[in-house]
Amino acid sequence: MTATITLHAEPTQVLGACPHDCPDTCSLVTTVQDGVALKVHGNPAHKHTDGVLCAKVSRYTERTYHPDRLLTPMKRVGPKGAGQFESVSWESALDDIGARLAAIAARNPEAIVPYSYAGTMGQVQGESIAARFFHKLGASLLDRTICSSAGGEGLVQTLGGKVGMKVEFFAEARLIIIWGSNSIGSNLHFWRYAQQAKRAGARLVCIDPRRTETAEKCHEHIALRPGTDAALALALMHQLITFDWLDHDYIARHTLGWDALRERALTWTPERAAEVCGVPAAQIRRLAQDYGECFLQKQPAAIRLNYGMQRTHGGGNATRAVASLPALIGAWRHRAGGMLLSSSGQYPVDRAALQRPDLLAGRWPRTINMSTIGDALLDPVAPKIEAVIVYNSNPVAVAPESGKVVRGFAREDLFTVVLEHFQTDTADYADYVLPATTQLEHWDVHSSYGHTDALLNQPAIAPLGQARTNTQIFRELAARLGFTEPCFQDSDETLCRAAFGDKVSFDTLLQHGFATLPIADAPFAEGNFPTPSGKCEFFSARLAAQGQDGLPDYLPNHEAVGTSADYPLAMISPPARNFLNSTFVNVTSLRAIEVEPLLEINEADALARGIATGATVRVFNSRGSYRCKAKVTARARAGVVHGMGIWWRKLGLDGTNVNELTSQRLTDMGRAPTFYDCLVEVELADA
Ligand SMILES: Nc1nc2c(c(=O)[nH]1)N[C@H]1C(S)=C(S)[C@@H](COP(=O)(O)OP(=O)(O)OC[C@H]3O[C@@H](n4cnc5c(=O)[nH]c(N)nc54)[C@H](O)[C@@H]3O)O[C@H]1N2
Ligand SMILES: Nc1nc2c(c(=O)[nH]1)N[C@H]1C(S)=C(S)[C@@H](COP(=O)(O)OP(=O)(O)OC[C@H]3O[C@@H](n4cnc5c(=O)[nH]c(N)nc54)[C@H](O)[C@@H]3O)O[C@H]1N2
Ligand SMILES: [Mo]
Repeated sequence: MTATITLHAEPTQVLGACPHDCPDTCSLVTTVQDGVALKVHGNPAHKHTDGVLCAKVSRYTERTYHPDRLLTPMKRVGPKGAGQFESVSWESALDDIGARLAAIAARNPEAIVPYSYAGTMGQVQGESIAARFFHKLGASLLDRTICSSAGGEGLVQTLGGKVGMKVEFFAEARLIIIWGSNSIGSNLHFWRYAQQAKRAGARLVCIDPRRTETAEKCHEHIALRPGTDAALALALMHQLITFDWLDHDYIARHTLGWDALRERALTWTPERAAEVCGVPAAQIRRLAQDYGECFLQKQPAAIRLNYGMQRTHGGGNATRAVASLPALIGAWRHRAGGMLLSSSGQYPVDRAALQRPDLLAGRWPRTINMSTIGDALLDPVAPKIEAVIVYNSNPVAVAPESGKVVRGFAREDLFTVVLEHFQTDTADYADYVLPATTQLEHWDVHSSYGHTDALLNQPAIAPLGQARTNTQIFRELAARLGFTEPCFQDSDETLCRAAFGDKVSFDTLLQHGFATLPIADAPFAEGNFPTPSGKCEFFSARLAAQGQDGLPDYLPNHEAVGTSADYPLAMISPPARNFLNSTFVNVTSLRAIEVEPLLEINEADALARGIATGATVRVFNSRGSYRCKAKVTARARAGVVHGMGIWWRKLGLDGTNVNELTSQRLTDMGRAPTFYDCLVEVELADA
């Protein structure tokens, strides 16, 4: 007998970066053998990742080698939305798409709209060759507002940009306020620093309508009504003023508009805010006291704000109110004091080099707001949208008021191309679906919004099937449209090098996978905010010039509780922990943990409606109706239900998801969606 011996190459390890829309931006190590990625794990050499990945990304190979991966270009053969496709060659797909786009562009290029968001956060597979392509074409511009622009604008108008504390110093804080964020679910690596602080004696307070896993593990949970954060922040100021827990020196030297803010805050007694927020006044007093105590004891107080609290009408104002707090007690003097919403403004990304706005050649095309894509697609206003190119996004699942989004994408006269890994809800409406590479198969470079390291992603394996990178697909479309500028030939590696120019050492990135930005430990200890005045602007002259209130204020929700007899419950739709927006919903082992689309409801609200855990319920309002399973739980406060996100419509109970109910109304600033500003009613449904 002869034995067969299989020779395997030695496994190698490739450094990468997690591409997902998450503040943690982990450094990855992929183990590869014989061209196959065996395992993805967290890089132990990267301080923030610390060798640990979340449940989702630790299963990255399951997603990459998923049997449903799209591996060839597909052309629609059935009706729109039916998901009937046949595979075609790249040549024929690109020729046809190129010809269709050229014909539309010859009439009016603004009838063509790109639609992309953060399926990958990579600078290269995001907006590089794609942006160049649409700029050269003269297509409509896309206002990328769907996630963070209300809070982002609030920050810009107060602190001057997406700047703040360094995340690692939360470990040294004495008081941590986690405000509108479920850190354990969506910012795990921050939570590890918060845990260190807790072990060293820090007090943790969570401000969130939902009793999240994070809220449970904090010392205090303030379960306010959605959209009432500004009232709470103003009442905290009221108490700081009343007890003179104020850093007068810091306020005098480094802030703008104190007298006016002081006057406004003094109208917000804890009782008034308690009424608005639906929480005990004593809880507000206690939090103010904790914050004031840090001032008196010269101890650092840190606020981890995240994007959950800005998805309501007054989200921008609420962010401004919260971002004003650290200056009142001079918290910025400490490296472990101040606040962090997003760190992304600190990166020296050379967007002009990547995206080449000069290719617009003096044209200024109209801008389409991605948050109101439903209305935009149905809008009769000229020029009517004739083509949409979707990449890195799943709008049919994630955009608000999906009834309209679906009707828009179902238009027979709309030409839709979707670049994807999977046959998503959006891909079902495409005329062409083009198979894209995943992070294990391409180059990219990353900034983060939760820490301050730059990361490089090197390909670990060859593209699966016929998958191509987003960049390559747009290079080829550029060629079809006759764009001859040399910038359309830049390789992905060249683009990676261009992203930070000489501001970040590419050799360091190649060698270690990450490079730490040189940022001061306590950047605002001496003021120096990147605002026009260099101060923390309580009063924003720029907002006032736009006709807005120059001071932060509480703006009630568009759909405030008590304003509708038909829809008495406020619904928020935060992420399910094992999904990332609509990504991973089709990964079997992760969906098995989430089981079914869920509505969390408080016992009193459930009893009043005869609803028990496990019942199928219908959640509805004037925009639509959505069926899911009820879970009666103390995670929900009375009057607020949680439609956990964001399921693929076709994997739900009735082919819809929670965005069937959300509205296209926008926030006070930043033109952002108001996902968590949504009134509904719930009733038992037939199973
Ligand atoms: N596992 C997982 N992680 C994720 C995501 C995901 O889908 N899944 N999404 C990623 C993305 S795209 C983003 S933008 C970030 C977002 O990061 P975060 O903003 O930290 O997101 P969430 O964890 O959803 O936290 C939002 C929290 O806000 C609460 N909330 C809702 N309305 C209000 C309100 O009016 N006031 C206050 N104070 N709280 C409110 C919700 O109950 C929820 O617990 O997370 C990223 N990380
Ligand atoms: N009701 C409700 N709705 C929400 C939210 C909520 O909290 N509640 N959250 C909102 C927020 S914060 C956000 S950020 C948006 C997120 O909205 P999106 O950015 O659209 O996020 P995903 O749903 O994760 O879809 C990303 C898609 O990109 C694809 N993709 C990933 N990498 C690549 C790539 O390299 N190439 C190509 N071509 N495709 C790729 C993935 O397969 C996935 O289908 O959703 C918003 N919608
Ligand atoms: Mo987001």
